[in-house]
Formats: sequence, C-alpha cells, structure tokens
Amino acid sequence: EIHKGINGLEKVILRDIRGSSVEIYLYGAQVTSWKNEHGEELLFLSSKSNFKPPKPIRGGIPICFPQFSNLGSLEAHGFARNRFWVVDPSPPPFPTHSSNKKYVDLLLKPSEEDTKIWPHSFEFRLRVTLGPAGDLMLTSRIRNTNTDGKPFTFTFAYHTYFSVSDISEVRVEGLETLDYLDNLQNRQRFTEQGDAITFESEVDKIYLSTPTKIAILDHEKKRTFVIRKDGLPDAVVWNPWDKKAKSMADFGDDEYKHMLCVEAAAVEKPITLKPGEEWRGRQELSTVPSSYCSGQ
Ligand code: TA6
Repeated sequence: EIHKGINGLEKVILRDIRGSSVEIYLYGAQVTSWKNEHGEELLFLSSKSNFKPPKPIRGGIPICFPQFSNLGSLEAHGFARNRFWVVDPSPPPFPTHSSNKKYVDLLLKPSEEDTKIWPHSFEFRLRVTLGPAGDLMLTSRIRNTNTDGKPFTFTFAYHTYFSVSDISEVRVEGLETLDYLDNLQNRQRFTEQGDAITFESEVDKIYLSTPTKIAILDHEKKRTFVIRKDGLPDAVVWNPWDKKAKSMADFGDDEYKHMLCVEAAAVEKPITLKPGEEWRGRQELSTVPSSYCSGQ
C-alpha cells in the first residue's frame, strides 16, 4: 500500500506476519528502512538526509544507474535515484516467485529531459521482496528499448548503507586477497591482504571480481549481514570517516561510526545491451547471529 512519507513523498511499506518490514520511497525507488522481526532497523539512514528532490536520500539503498560514481559524464551515481518511479502496472511474469513473499514492482522509464543527457530508451524494473525469513531481495531488470538499433552501456550499484553498532568493531569477510581500485589513490589497483577487512580510517575501494557471498560482522550486536549477489561482480566498500563526514551537509558528523556501505556493483566491466536485450542484477540481504570476537 502507498503511504505519505517524509515531506509528503510517497512510499510503499511491505510487512510480513512475523513483524519484519521494508519501506521504499517512489523517489529513487530507494529502500530507506529494513526492520527485522524485533523491529530493529538494519539499514543506516542519515538523520540529516534531505528527502527533498532533486537531492538524493542519504542512506538506505540508493540505486546507482546508468553510471556508478563519476565514471562518465552524468551526475554522480547517475539519475535513477533522483527520479520518481511508478508502481509497475504490468510486471512481466517473474520466474521462481512463490506467493508467500511480500513484494512491490517499481518502474522507471526515461523522460524527454533524461534522453537529452542520456540518449537512450530503457525500461528499468525493480522488484523489492521481503522474504519469509525477513530477508530483503532487490532484483533489477534493465531492458534496452532503443528503436534506433543502438546498444547502450552502463555501470550499476546497489549503494547499500548498513547500520552497524561501531565501525571500529566491524569486519568484512569475503574480500580477502582480491584486487581493488582505491578511490583515495587515483583509483590505482592494489591487492587486499589476506585477512578480514577492519576499519580505522576513510575507505573507498572498488573490489573486483568478488564472490557471490560477502559477510559484514557487527561485534557488539553479535550479528552478521550476509550479501548474496548475482550479475554484480564487484563490491564497493565505503566509509567517509570523520573529516569527509563533516564535509557532507546531509550526514551527521558522528554518523560514520554507525554505518558501512558495501555495494554490490558492476563497475570494472560496464554492461552493454543491444536493443531488446535485458540485464538482471540481484542482491539478497539477510542477517545471521554471529559469535565472532573482534581480533580473531
Ligand atoms: O560508494 C562510494 C562513493 O562513490 C564514494 O566515493 C562517495 O562519493 C559515496 O559514493 C557517496 O556518494 P554520494 O553521491 O551519494 O554522496
């Protein structure tokens, strides 16, 4: 059902019988809340977020399309997150979808204005699903609907902001020994060392050819987020830390301590679609109790 959210912006709420819930704003098709059955908020949303178009909402899961970051001539992270999506009136049949899941289908097509900055026709369908175990799944289906025979190329990310108790007691597992591009060092390529990633300063890294599964361990909550992804070979890890946090108007000075972005992405190898072709990119988020002790 559609509700009025902050500043009157419309949002959809998905609830399951066990008490889990997800909220998605039509502005940007942006998930802004994912709560477990105890009503705990699992995503980070800045207390200073604008909720005022055309600025993007700071937190939740921004959709970066058709351009990740400044890798092209469009505004940072493209324009999908700055547009009003609609609830898809006619979703095409979706394979393997059992009826005990709560979901909403959102649709974005470019406006006249959009085709001036990105001269292509597309249909971008996002299905947000709240699974029976409270897991959150996002499936993007992007189709090239150009009638001029032209292919198009894009980069993509689910820019997920996870809520963590204390960034200095968080570990990320699954990215060990992988190569990454370091945004803080002119995107030069480095190789990650051999054990779990921990955080003591600003991090902005694009890990390449990453595994399907990545784990984010929150020590204090004894909780692990698990990301399972498909069609998204890269993973961006970002924490602005104190200095950069202070420079962002829509981000509280201390909020960096309680968030971590781990973003399922397709960046190193941009995706090219011919007219009529469709790309799918999926991420599934879940939480499991974790007994890790920091430093192990
Ligand atoms: O995901 C990493 C990143 O590209 C960082 O470089 C930082 O710019 C972050 O995204 C946030 O970007 P935004 O445009 O949402 O402020």
